[in-house]
Amino acid sequence: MQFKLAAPAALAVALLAALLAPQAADAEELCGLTPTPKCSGHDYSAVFRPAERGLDFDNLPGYTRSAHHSDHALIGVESRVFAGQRGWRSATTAHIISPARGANFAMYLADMAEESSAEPARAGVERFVLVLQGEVTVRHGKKDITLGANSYAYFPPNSTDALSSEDGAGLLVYERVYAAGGAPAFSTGDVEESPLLPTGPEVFKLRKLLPQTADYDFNVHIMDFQPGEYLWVKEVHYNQHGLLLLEGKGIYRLGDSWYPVQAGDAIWMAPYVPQWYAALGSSPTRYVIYKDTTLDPLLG
Ligand code: UGY
Ligand code: MN
Repeated sequence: MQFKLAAPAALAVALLAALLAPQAADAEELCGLTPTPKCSGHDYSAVFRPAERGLDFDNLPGYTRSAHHSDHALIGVESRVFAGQRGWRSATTAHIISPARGANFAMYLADMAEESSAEPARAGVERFVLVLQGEVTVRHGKKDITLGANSYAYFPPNSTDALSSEDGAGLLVYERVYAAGGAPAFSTGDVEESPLLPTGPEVFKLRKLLPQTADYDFNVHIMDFQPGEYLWVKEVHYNQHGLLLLEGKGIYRLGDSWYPVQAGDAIWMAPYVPQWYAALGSSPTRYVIYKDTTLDPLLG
């Protein structure tokens, strides 16, 4: 059956159609996969991207591997916070591990800008500095000693040696209240010139940057693993650790947690936390690790 519209009704329909027409045109311009002059298009390629591109964790909102437990902490590279610090001029520090979380030492990164400097550590505090980038000058007595990347310096408690950087530098610093009662001495060196030490059943390469005598209440080890190498001993010991992954990636086991880790990540290990590492990926791992080696466990 056909209807014939009366003239006013036909007019109303025509008006309605005219009103709706622009919306229909807009609807056609809703962005699809194909770009149009008005629309850049969507991109769904991430869904079927090649598996070898792997996961894209680059600044995923709110995501962090960082974790904080009573016997260990992982401070992912994404979680550092730099701020001004007493004694550091034109520099900021990120205190990654400190007595504030139960450690017997402080471990921090210092980001020194041009024309920056650092006063000596507080009285009674010893300091170890590893240069990660740039150059610093140590004022040792009347001598200026320049340290480039991969070199280190140890300042015994009550040292009056200051640090400065003309063009900027990035440092890893360990500090602790000296507790050994001996006579530790100022020293500097280059990581690569420090001799490789025997490691028993372990396959990693080991260097210890401080003398292994009772004058020192901690040591700083450099450990190198080829991809696929791992700790043979599933370590549990009374010593504390402050670790910074300098190169490579792998899996760190801490207690009952297994963490994917990469260069820049830092780890705090409390006494007796079960610890184990496997180097993975296609390039070697190097990490630097604080260990309160010769400290008498009875004295804490
Ligand atoms: O010396 C150490 O305790 C060292 N091997 N620990 C570690 O790498 N987690
Ligand atoms: Mn250990």
